[in-house]
Amino acid sequence: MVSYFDPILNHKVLLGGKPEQGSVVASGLAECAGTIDFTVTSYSSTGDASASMTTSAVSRHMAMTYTTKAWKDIPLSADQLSTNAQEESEGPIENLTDGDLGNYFHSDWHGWVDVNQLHNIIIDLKNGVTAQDMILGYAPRPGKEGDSVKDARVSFSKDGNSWSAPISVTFDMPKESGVRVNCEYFSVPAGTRYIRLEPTSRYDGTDLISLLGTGGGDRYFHMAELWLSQVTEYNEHDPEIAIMEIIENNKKANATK
Ligand SMILES: [Ca+2]
Repeated sequence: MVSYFDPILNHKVLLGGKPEQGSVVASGLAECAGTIDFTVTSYSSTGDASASMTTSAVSRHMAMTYTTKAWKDIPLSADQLSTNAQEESEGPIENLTDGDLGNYFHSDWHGWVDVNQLHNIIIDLKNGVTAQDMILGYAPRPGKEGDSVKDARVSFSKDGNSWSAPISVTFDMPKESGVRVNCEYFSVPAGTRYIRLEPTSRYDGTDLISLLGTGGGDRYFHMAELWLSQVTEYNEHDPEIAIMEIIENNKKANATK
């Protein structure tokens, strides 16, 4: 058994553990909490406690988080976009960059595309770019916000043939037509010319990866406009600062008891 006083929770914590695990983890601590004293007591199989010993440690600093503050759109034209899954009856890909929020791109819903491929959009930047952070954004198809794209894979290529391992992004939830929603920013490797976007889920709960191997066009997605932007400013957030406030408030509250 390991026990310690958690200055963030402001109470004593007991950590049990199964003998076969050999270790226990004290989680949810922060570097700003300072040195934490841990009391360790071992028990026999009949429940008899040993004499306790103490040890101390300081938590690692909680990782800094960043949110984007500003971005600059990279001009896109229709000849820079391609897809492996154009729906033949509606929604041509040119609609993604025409500035009209009332029309849209629609990927194949007839089920004519290779059943083992996610539907995609590939952006050709025409030249290799320097390493930088970018975000993708889209406007939902009018009246169809509910089955708009939620999660996607993004991968990078210098030649359009060999692709990086994909990263996963999640787009903000569309609330109304015509309003841009973004994913998190991502790092684009130096030399990238092609960026491939592959939606993997929709806000109606459809997991598009689970539909691979099936036909019928259920793996479709749609968007009214698509934007690619370069991230220019960031907001840093240090979670330790918020934790420090909690600890100070706990100390004040304890002093008045
Ligand atoms: Ca459009």
